[in-house]
Amino acid sequence: MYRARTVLTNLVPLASLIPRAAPDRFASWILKSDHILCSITGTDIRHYSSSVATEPFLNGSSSAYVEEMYNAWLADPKSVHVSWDSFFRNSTAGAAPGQAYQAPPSLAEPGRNQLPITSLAPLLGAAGAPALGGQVNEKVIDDHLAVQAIIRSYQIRGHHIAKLDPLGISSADLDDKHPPELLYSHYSFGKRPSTTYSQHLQQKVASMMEQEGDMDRVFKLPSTTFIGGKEKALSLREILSRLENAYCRHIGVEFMFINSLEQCNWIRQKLETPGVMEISSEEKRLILARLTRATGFEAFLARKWSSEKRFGLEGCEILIPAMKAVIDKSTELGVESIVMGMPHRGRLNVLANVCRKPLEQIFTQFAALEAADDGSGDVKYHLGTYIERLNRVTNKNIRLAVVANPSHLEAVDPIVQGKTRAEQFYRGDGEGKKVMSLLLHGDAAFCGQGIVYETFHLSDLPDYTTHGTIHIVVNNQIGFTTDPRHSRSSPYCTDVARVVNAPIFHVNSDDPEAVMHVCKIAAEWRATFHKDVVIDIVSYRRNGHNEIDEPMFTQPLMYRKIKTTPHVLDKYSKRLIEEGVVTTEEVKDVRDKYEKICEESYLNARKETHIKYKDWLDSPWSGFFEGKDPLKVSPTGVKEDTLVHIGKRMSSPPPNAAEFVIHKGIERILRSRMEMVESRTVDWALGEGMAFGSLLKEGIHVRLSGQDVERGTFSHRHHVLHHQLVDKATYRPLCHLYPDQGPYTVCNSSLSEFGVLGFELGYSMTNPNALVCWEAQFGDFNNTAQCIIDQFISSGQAKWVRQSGLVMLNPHGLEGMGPEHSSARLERFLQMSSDDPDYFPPESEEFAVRQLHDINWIVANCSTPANYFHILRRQIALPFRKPLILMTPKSLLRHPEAKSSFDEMTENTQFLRVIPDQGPASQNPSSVKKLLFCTGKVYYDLRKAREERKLEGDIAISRVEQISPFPYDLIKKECAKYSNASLAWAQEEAKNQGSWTYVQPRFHTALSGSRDVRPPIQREGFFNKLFGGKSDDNATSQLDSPNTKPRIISYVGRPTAASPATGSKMQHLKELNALLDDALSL
Ligand SMILES: Cc1ncc(C[n+]2csc(CCOP(=O)(O)OP(=O)(O)O)c2C)c(N)n1
Ligand SMILES: [Mg+2]
Repeated sequence: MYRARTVLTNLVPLASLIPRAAPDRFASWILKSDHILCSITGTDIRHYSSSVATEPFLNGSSSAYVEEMYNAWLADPKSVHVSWDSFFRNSTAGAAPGQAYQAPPSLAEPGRNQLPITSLAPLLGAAGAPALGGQVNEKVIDDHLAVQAIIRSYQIRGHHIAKLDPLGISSADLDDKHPPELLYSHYSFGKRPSTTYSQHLQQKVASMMEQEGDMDRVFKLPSTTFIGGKEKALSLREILSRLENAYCRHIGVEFMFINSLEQCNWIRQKLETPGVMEISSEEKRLILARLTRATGFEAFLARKWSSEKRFGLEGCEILIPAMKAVIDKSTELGVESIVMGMPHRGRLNVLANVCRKPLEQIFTQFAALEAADDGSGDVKYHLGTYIERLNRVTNKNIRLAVVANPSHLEAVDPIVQGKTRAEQFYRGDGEGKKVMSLLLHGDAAFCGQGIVYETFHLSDLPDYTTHGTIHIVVNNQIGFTTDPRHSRSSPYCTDVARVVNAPIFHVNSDDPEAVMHVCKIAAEWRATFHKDVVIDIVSYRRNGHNEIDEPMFTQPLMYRKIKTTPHVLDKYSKRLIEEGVVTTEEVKDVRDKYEKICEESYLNARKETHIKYKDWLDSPWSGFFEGKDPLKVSPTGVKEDTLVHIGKRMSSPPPNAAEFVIHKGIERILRSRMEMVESRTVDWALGEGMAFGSLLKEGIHVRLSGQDVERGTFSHRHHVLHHQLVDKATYRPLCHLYPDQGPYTVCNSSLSEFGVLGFELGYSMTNPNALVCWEAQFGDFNNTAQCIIDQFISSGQAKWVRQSGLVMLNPHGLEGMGPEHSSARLERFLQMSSDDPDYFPPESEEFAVRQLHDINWIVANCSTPANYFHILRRQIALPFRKPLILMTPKSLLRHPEAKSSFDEMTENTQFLRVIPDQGPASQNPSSVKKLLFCTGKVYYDLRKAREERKLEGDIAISRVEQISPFPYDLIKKECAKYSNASLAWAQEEAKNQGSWTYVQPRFHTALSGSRDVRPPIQREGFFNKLFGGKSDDNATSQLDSPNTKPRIISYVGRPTAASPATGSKMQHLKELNALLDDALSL
């Protein structure tokens, strides 16, 4: 009932204009289809106080317009023309009938297709006859307006009654029932008293149509339709038939909500122009050939591996020709590279028949073969690929990448966008003419997953747009076992796309030519307007969710219908045979040929002994690894001149300072920066800026993205200076360091973590020579992007042999701000680190870089600007790429002691994994009683408290700056140095949080005197580990004398807690004091 009401309300403006003549007569002319009849209704919704029926200019057909004007006037009287303002003022003030109206100024010259109606007088037949004297009568105008309204209503609502479901059992818009009040025959038209304006209009239109011969009357076409082609006027019969063809057959298009007349007209033209859907026999044969391959591929897999999950495409095989049509057209229009993201459904088919990945490689995925290279791999329907090949239709080279993805539906969307954006950026493709993204979706996931919305909202942002994405929904009208009516509240599964004004083409999958038509339009739309567009292929799923599932348990009726539904390939073959486009033999021949190709590849695949994960890489970095020593790190220290130059630029107002008015507060900040530069010191922001600037100097692209990153959440960064008097006039000092520097992008993002972090990860995948950073507003918020962290960042390389040097900046630290804004959940990142707590790698010169090479990501918590500077630079200096998870400070941004000297950043300096104590304790280590280890900001609290208690000689404090991979070698050294000291780990986070659970076993390994020397599982392979192979049976070796009693490390800090921090400032201080007391007790 609810849905009926929704439709009813939606249809009111249309319904009010539809004639209410005698039902039988109406039915005879309006349409042959009863769909339309079902959609016609009338409900009166608005009332004007004036008896408008008597107003000379008002007639039945203008009601929608009048209502629109009235609403606009109610909201803001100035928003309508003065004549309307005056009319509504007069009528609401109770002007007598006929007195409210005042003539508007004369109309402008008629435009395209806008002949004066009088010029059509000879064509208008009987109804126009009275007008021949020179004046067209009111009825003729009324009738024309009514026809205009009908045309418009087809354009707006035609999709509701288009025949979109190939099964014919439900409607794509969920409106599968047409309640009686929507049936025209339910009403006795024209007989009600004219109590309201809408009813009055209906009666007027109905009476117009009561005249004999209405269907053959010729009506002038308005400028908002293209159904006439070159003709300016058509008979009503022809108008309706052409509208039916355009909007109510197998294509249903939603576009009239787009707020651009140009774009609406563009779409109307693509759908309404007579003969627009006609295609050549050649094109039909191409569709058939592609459909044959798509169908043949699934059938082949089903035959060879009948009990394997593959999430086949059966029921929507048309997806393959559809994607190819999009690619053909886009290539023709200049696109050279397409980045694709897609879920499980039909993925293997896409790889085989869209990307043309060698079938052997696909088939070997079905065999249980061992991997020939590193990594733990992934299931076959998640793997990515990258192919460069000739498009045979356009004869142009094209690069196709399908981005690897986890099971998490839609999570890959922002990654595809980031990767696309980056590719556009590096190619200098500022308008997206050469690189585009193509995203595939399932119907349930598209409307259910919030990341879809987040991704759409990136689509038009200056630093995130990919200049239009083509979305294709494989709408099989089911999600696993759930029916659409239980999986969404919106009419269509595609409604989310309306937020960005994307046109949406719903199309029946069983009409291949209609599908190809919308694909071509979508590609042209993207090339013309560079905006998103959606193709919703309404189809079905011939099998269960996967090939092993029984769908009859839950969708018995649907599946009974599916069983009797012929395959689209059979239907289309039959149709083309009937049309004489192909012969039966040709159809068979194409099928047999493809079958033969599959068989041959199958035999070749059986000869393979290993699978290679590298065959499935989606982002090859050609040239990056070649000729590089995999264990050599370039220096991260820089010349002092460089620091001075960047520092000065960052401390100076814009070069045109006289005209560019900056804020007084910024002037102060710049002055204090300059003072720091002059005294050869940096604070956090300056250290960061110097890291960025020095990389830019080397030609590295640096990109910093996240919420409010331009200024910095804590108002410390100020990478964009704003003219105080001129809107949008800005200056970015880091963009003006050197004439030949790398490009610097700093961009405030939308308020999204999942979407934006995913985007930046995708961005980082394109080019290893870029420092891509994402900053959380506060570290807490990274958990809304948890899927990106878990499924991509921590595990991406292991699953998909793909590297990323993405940097995550997570403000972290307990500063009395309450449970939120305190913790970036350091413990979770550490828990996902893949280094073995029981394995102390062999000590060597290359200890640190080997560890970095072997780990999945780096987790660090720097306490000095210099170390922050180095670790950022190290991301690029490494000969490989690893994600860097940084806990970043808040209060340290302004802490007078959290400063570094240039001496810590110049040549021959480097990132310090551990910063040892450098005070009195370090001078006389044997007399030190306690060695405290800590990480991050708490160091400054501990140091101050130690100083206050005059314990500098008794207690040494050592900072662990890189927590993971764990600096076993340096920890061992530190502990050995203070051989008589007790050991403690001090942290401000609760005991079950922060670093403790990660560091404790690793301290044990570093201190225990013996170690497990077996290499980590991931490097040896699980089977080797289990069954022997390369692993070393001598599992332990001695680090120290076995007789030495191992030292242990104790914990100092808050007890375990559920919440990251207390909400009470007082309690916070109490806890901090307790922590300091414990830590400094001897
Ligand atoms: C985020 C997420 N939640 C749940 C699942 C489990 N799941 C896998 S497929 C599927 C149904 C998807 O339906 P739809 O998007 O319509 O795609 P279809 O399988 O019908 O092609 C579900 C719920 C998942 N993969 N990802
Ligand atoms: Mg589905």
